[in-house]
Amino acid sequence: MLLGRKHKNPIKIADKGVVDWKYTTCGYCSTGCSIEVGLNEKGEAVTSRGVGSAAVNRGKLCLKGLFEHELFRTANRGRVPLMREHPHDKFREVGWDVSLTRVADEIKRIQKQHGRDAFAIVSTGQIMTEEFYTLGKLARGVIGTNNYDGNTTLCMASAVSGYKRSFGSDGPPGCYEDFEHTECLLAIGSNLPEQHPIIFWRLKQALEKRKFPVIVVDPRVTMFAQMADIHLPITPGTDLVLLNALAHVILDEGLEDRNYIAAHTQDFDRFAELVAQYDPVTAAPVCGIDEDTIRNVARLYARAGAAMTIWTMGINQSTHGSDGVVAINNLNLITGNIGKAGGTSLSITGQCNAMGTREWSACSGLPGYRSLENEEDRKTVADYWGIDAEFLPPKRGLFQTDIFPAIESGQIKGLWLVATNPMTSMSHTARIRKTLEKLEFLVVQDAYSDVETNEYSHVYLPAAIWAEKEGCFTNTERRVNLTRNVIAPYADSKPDLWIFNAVAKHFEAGKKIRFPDTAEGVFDELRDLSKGRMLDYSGMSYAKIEQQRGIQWPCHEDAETGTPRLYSDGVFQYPDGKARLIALPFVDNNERPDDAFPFWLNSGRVVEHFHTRTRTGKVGNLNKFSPTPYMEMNPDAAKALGIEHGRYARLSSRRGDAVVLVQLTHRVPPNMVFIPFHFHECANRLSLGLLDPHSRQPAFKHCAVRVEAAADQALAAERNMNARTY
Ligand SMILES: Nc1nc2c(c(=O)[nH]1)N[C@H]1C(S)=C(S)[C@@H](COP(=O)(O)OP(=O)(O)OC[C@H]3O[C@@H](n4cnc5c(=O)[nH]c(N)nc54)[C@H](O)[C@@H]3O)O[C@H]1N2
Ligand SMILES: Nc1nc2c(c(=O)[nH]1)N[C@H]1C(S)=C(S)[C@@H](COP(=O)(O)OP(=O)(O)OC[C@H]3O[C@@H](n4cnc5c(=O)[nH]c(N)nc54)[C@H](O)[C@@H]3O)O[C@H]1N2
Ligand code: SF4
Ligand SMILES: [Mo]
Repeated sequence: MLLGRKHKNPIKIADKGVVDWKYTTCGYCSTGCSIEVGLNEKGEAVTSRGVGSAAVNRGKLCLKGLFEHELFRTANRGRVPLMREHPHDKFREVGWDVSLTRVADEIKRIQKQHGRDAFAIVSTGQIMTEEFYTLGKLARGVIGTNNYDGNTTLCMASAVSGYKRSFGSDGPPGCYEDFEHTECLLAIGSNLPEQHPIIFWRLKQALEKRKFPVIVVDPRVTMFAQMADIHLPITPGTDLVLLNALAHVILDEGLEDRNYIAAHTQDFDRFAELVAQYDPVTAAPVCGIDEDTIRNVARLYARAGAAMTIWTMGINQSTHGSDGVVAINNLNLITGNIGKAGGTSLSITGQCNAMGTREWSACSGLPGYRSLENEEDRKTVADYWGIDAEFLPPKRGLFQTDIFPAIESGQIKGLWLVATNPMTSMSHTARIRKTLEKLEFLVVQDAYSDVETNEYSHVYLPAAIWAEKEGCFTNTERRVNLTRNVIAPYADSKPDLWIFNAVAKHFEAGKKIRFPDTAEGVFDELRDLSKGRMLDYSGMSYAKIEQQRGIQWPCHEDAETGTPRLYSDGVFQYPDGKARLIALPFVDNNERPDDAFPFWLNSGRVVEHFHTRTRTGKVGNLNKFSPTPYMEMNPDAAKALGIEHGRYARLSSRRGDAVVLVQLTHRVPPNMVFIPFHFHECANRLSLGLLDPHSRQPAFKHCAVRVEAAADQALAAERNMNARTY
């Protein structure tokens, strides 16, 4: 007889001896989950749990969040500042004063000898908003380099650029709650269940209450594609053709929202003329989706009372990434799906605070969505900081992806990397290695001393991580959330805010300008500078943010709470208040598979790892699920080449080669392989990364490779181990 559940031993949750729970926000992806970290009697972080009252995650966490407390004591955390004359030498442990004096002296020397812009700064999407703002003040107001950008150029730049072109400003208009109202969801180049598991869970919840069609566009049969009603396995790099064809069908069949177009958009005629050329018959062989499916999807979308599109890197990381975003906005403008419940263009953001850097870091402009090109904006910020407006450049400098070539060509001599690891995350890493070797001075500011980029540095500054600090992150739906300080920084590592403030004090100008010591003090400046603007923070305070578990901007001075959607009034950020419909011709300029390199190389992520694995590679319960560089390959393609499951294969491109373990799966088509980019010495040794002309974002997901069985499996295993690092 089978025993019923009640006769089995009840599940016992181990008592971790928690005496205190501390509220904070997850520091991995941009979903913005509220977390409580449990501390034991000794003040050690022993467990994490989701916060039930949080609007975003309602008590849930994904795998990464569940083990986040383990981060504080992971291997190879930076303990003390390190310094050496030359990267060939061994590091010496030094104090903060010695290391920061060297950093400031080198910045001054390089700027004096080669000009202000010869020293570049590249930051991240993974520090607090208050830290971004402070770094921006330091970079623009004190050091005065215009070659200052962030790794968000690898990530969200196309979304930013596309929003600006369509709506006159950056700022995702929608929110997660839109799933509860939509009648049709189009998801392009996003693997939501693995990369944003809690947003996916919100979608599943909405679907359980009310069924609506889910259409997933991805060349792979991802987990998301498997649950979709319709999966469009698009030819890589051709989303623009599909989107133009959808618009073609909508206009051809009179399914557009004429009133909305007339009242809220400009340039319809030119747009209509262009999409007239993209009929489904012509588009089908280019994008690989048959004409009937294109028509069916266009009708489903346009006839839905409210329809929304979400997208992530399958769109952004493309040579037409910015155009892809604009094309999504075009689709939503012609169907009247912006700013309404369930009708939106919602880019799913990547890093925990990629939004915060867009809003406040002054990388691409000035704080508070202000622009360097606008004289009044320069004056406002200069007056607020107490500097001369002439000190600010009238035009933005180099994007991150142009900074490395400028090092190569000798224009840039010094570099400060803050919380980013380009030796693993940039395309064509052999070239990045050479550029880093060419620098007269490299300073790496990272939470881990074993970050690959540190091999080339002169100074290493150990940063405190995540909830060892305090400050805000803005999530995908514009929700400003508070990361409360949970425990003290590890060893002698310091919060990034402290480091930026200390560097400022080494400059004459930095001594004069106000640099508040606390994150909350910095937040007051954000509030001042945001008052009355699109991203108004003035109604927020730390206490209110914590109490409401995050507040969506704009939150005006007297408002009780935030605003779920932008543009609900149909007024856009262009001076005439109208959005732009933009004609987007498709240019096919990718490196495509050919006889010599017959496979598409696609790259992306897996659920248990985050980026370059400096963090998740050291958390046992994450790393054990995916410990080794591997590729997904189609069994039919493998058979023809004599490549077997569980064995090693060598991939080569025109840039380099890599050794991976083979996972045979029908998830990828026969002409494609997919590699998670998390592993050092792997995907980005091969990738090309052609740049989008508007956003300068690399097409990480589109290049060509050759695959062969590794002749010597033992040697291949050894090389594969080396690529693991941890
Ligand atoms: N577990 C985990 N979660 C993360 C991260 C992580 O490292 N690990 N990183 C965070 C960050 S910074 C980001 S940016 C996001 C990224 O989140 P996603 O963009 O969802 O993840 P990716 O795996 O990079 O790419 C998504 C899909 O794009 C598809 N794709 C490739 N080429 C094309 C194409 O031409 N057209 C279309 N339509 N699709 C294409 C790929 O097959 C892949 O399935 O995830 C965030 N969340
Ligand atoms: N082939 C391929 N390449 C890709 C992608 C792809 O899909 N395919 N995706 C691209 C995308 S979308 C992104 S976002 C990039 C990510 O690329 P990176 O930003 O280079 O990757 P991370 O590993 O997140 O690097 C962040 C670093 O910051 C450190 N860190 C974490 N917290 C803190 C902190 O609080 N302070 C400081 N100072 N340091 C901290 C971490 O230890 C880590 O070394 O990769 C890009 N590269
Ligand atoms: S979904 Fe993102 S924010 Fe939420 S717990 Fe997972 S990694 Fe953290
Ligand atoms: Mo990203």
